[in-house]
Amino acid sequence: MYYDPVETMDRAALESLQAERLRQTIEIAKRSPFYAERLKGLEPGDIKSPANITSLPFTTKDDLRNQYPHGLLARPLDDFVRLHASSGTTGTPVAVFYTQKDLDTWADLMARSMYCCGCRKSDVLQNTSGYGLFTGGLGIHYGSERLGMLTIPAGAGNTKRQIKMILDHQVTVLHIIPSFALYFAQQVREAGYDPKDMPWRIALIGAEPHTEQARAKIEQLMHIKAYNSYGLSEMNGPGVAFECVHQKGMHLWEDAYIAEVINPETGEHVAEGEVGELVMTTLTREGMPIIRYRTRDLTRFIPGECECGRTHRRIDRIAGRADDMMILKGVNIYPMQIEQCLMAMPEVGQNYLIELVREGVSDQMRVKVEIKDEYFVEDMRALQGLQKRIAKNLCSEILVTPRVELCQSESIPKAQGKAVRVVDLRGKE
Ligand code: ADP
Ligand code: K
Ligand code: ZN
Repeated sequence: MYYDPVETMDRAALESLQAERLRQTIEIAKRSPFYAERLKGLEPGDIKSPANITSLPFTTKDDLRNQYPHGLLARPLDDFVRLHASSGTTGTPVAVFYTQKDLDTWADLMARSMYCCGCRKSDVLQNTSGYGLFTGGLGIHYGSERLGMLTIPAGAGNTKRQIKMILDHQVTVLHIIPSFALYFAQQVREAGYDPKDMPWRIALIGAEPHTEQARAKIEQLMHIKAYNSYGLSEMNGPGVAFECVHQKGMHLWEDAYIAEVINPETGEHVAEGEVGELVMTTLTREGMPIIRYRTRDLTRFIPGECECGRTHRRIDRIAGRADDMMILKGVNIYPMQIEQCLMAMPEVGQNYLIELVREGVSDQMRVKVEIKDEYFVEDMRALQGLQKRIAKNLCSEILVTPRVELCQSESIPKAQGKAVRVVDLRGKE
């Protein structure tokens, strides 16, 4: 049933394990130049329970940038064997260093995560992530091998070759980012295959925000079960939180991390079950521990217990990044609100793009939407009707009326890697 007995550890025992590991983490962290300074005067013994973590200072992405490259290393450089860097979706990259032991713990967490949603050693996994600095390549790869799956490091792109390998080697598990999954589903059909006849059964999707509607679309188009996977380079990479077969939020591995949800303005914990910024602390990292890291990812703890019996709390799908928020005519808007609306409409195809433009003195939002071929008809009236309906649905969600542009399928350029959902053209047109 479970990969590791720790997954069902009772809460009291889990919390005392967390306290113990937090004390160790503080002790180790203080050997790094950054935390030697930041944690001055703080003794590990001051920590009696994981709740005491609020007495520690936050660490921000800017701290990591300012300390680049070695300021957070708690050991001599000699002891490290791997480096990854965040893909830099927003700003300058940050480097993360791993000792061999850190890589082992990460592989175990990853294997546990994949087991949790039904992967077994008899499965064959194809990893369609890029294998560069991005942790979705090697991170998933080593975890998959650790679980004992036959692992195909296909890498990104080249959909024809991906399809051939899936068929030749009877791939049952795909690691694929959601925006690519939507595109890939289309490619498979265009290559003349019915997704129903493909050998796959599980898709591990994550690395970028996506809605429940997008998941439903992936599952239906690919004829697959898609499980949400969350992680970030600063916390190793993927394998931080993962959905179990019940698909009701992601179990966050609390023996390896302490997670908090805070109000980003005040830094205080939000009420149980409320949305806020996720703050993460590593508990098992010996090379580069990070304490109270402000992820800028917005989520909430899902109250209650999961049917699967795991005791580690679940987080909800990431609603977006704090930096993703757009302000238009005084209204706060997140790209995922737009995706949710679009993906719920049967006429809408696989891709969309939000453009912010300046018209005269006011800012406008332009939403380009790919329409499925069967709805992309020559009847102007039908198209205009559809355009109006999309604009109206969006307006009732985001409270401003965007200009909607209908596009033919596959006409919006697809990003290499993580999807770019918003382009700010203000002052650039
Ligand atoms: P970058 O910040 O450059 O994208 P990473 O590759 O480390 O660097 O990506 C981590 C980030 O990706 C997370 O902080 C989060 O914003 C996003 N992310 C990862 N997994 C998910 C997921 N399952 N759902 C939504 N967003 C995710
Ligand atoms: K195997
Ligand atoms: Zn569960």
